Amino acid sequence: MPKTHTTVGIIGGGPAGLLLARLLHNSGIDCVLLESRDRAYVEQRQRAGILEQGTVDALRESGAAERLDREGLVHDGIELRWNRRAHRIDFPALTGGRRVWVYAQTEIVKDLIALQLTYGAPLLFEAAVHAVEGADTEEPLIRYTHEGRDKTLTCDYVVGCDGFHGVARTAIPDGVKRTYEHAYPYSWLGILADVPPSCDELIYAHSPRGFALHSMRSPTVSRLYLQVPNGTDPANWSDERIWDELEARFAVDGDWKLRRGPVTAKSVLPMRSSVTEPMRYGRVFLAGDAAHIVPPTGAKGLNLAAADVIVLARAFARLKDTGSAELLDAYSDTCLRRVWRAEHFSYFMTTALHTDPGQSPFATRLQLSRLDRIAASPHAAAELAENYAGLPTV
Ligand code: RFL
Ligand code: PHB
Repeated sequence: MPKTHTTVGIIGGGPAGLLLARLLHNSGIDCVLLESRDRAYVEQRQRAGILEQGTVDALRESGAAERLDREGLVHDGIELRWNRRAHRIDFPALTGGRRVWVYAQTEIVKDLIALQLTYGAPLLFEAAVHAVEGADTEEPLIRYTHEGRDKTLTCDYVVGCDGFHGVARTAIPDGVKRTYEHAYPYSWLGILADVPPSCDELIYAHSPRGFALHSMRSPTVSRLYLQVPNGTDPANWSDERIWDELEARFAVDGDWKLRRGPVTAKSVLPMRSSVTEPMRYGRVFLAGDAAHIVPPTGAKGLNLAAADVIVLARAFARLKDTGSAELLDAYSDTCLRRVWRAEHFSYFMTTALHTDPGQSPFATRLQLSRLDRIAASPHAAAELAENYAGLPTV
């Protein structure tokens, strides 16, 4: 018989909801997590690949990094390419020792689900929330459907970790909520390929044919992305066409070669920026993609989601230990400072490296000048490195 009351009701079992449940469990705070999809779907959804130092530190502290420490790939930099030239950004040298990890979101989600089901609070799959009521009362209520039945869960607090298309945001009245948005005039075609990566570190390429990114999932699996027009149907992109286009966009002087292999997944994703303020109304909090979206060029989405719930879990622990709601009251402002920094960085990385449809030659020369500046000045490079490798959590 599922619980009908909990201290913290969490909506959404993506990285934000799962990490929050883990952190609350470690602080002895009761919670229930409701996820609309089934376990296999959540564990296989292809998304992020890059973890900042702060995200890795939090996963370690929460006891969820055993496999990450074994299988994660530590990266000390990225490569930028433009005008057939390559320039490496050295993170530890430019940031006082910070680095990033390549470890897929799918794997973090699997690790956190396994821990939650073994040790943690209730985690219900196929539990679709359709309403959050009473945000401004002492006991907000979640309405959801599970095993064909309508159910309710009363909570001391509700946290919406239900992503960009979730319902929790609707608990903030329209007169209070403000959403800031930007849509980009291009999308990404992403592939997974059974071939060892052609590079040791990620490559972000500006080219006259559009942006390309070479990432990876493991020493034997590559993840690559191409800028494509909005509305692109992946079915119109044969494997050969994708590899030809990637090769053209990564072209560089010297003897670098792109390895080709069987493509195992192909999808198109739109690029957007969005922030909803405030991230808290009464006893309902928003965390992760439920509150903000960034285009993936800066690799910030998952890391922002983790940073939100780290701040929130600390605030709930403070409330439990001392009775002080000071950190909870500061939650939205604390997170939004970091969110807007990441929004700006993601916008910068996106607009510096992509080509707008019909972009003027003048705009292209400005982009190239910006990239030349990063190569010429350690200060300009450090600005990129600090943002990419991640600012401290709070
Ligand atoms: P998620 O992962 O979207 O999880 C939300 C969960 O809520 C569930 N849900 C509901 N459950 C119950 N009732 C409802 N009514 C519900 N509505 C929704 C959903 O089923 C889902 O399980 O949000 P969360 O947890 O905030 O995590 C955010 C990250 O997933 C996202 O920001 C990143 O994936 C973004 N991102 C990247 N971030 C990085 O930090 N580094 C990267 O390298 C990176 N690469 C990427 C990315 C996102 C991508 N896509 C597909 C948008 C690469 C890609 C291709
Ligand atoms: C990925 O590996 O999926 C990835 C890496 C870096 C990005 C975006 C996506 O900026």
